[in-house]
Amino acid sequence: MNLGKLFGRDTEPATKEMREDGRERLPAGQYLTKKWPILTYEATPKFDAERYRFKVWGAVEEPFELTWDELQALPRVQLTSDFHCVTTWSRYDNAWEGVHIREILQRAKPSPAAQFVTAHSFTGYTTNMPLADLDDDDVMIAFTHDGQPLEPDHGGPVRLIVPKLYAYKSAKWLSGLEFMEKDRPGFWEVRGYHNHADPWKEERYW
Ligand SMILES: Nc1nc2c(c(=O)[nH]1)N[C@H]1C(S)=C(S)[C@@H](COP(=O)(O)O)O[C@H]1N2
Ligand SMILES: [Mo]
Repeated sequence: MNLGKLFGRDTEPATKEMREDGRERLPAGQYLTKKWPILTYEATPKFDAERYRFKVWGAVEEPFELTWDELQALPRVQLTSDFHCVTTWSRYDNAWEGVHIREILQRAKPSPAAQFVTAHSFTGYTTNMPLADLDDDDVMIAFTHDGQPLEPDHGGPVRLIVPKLYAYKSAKWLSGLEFMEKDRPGFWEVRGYHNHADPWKEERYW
């Protein structure tokens, strides 16, 4: 049925694609781009595989540290997800390959009191989120994008991917996860970006 004609409008609303969970695929206030913009506050860092460590600490029963080779050796998954930047662009169907977040959570065993997580970049960038948002089927640590090694400007060689929150939660150049009992706002979160960042609630600024 053509609702535009039915109600005498000259323009029809674009057909809305829906997700399995009943939400619209494109969150309100977002536009689609096929390009992949680069959004970074700091300078793109040099990566040193010898010195790199992936650290997990805080409110966990088994804190641990992995070398680059050890992180690379963890089991891998491939997941495809949409990417939503708070500055209003979205990019669909990003194919990521890397380590599923549950590989990390199983090893770390967050303590019962752990409620929040800070993702750390080796540049010093941080971003916080509820553990419940990190511990999800679509969250991963990515090394490749659309079949190519992740470019340095896009967080290569390693970044976090949390598709259901605005992309400032997807820390580039990921170097660790800190589990916390209390929340602690990260880099953008103390500069006015929303602490939670759900695109379907337009949680952009606070
Ligand atoms: N370390 C770090 N991670 C970051 C950022 C940043 O400035 N530094 N920007 C965030 C923001 S606001 C977005 S939209 C995405 C952008 O990722 P892209 O540059 O690969 O598109 O990375 C997020 N992760
Ligand atoms: Mo962003």
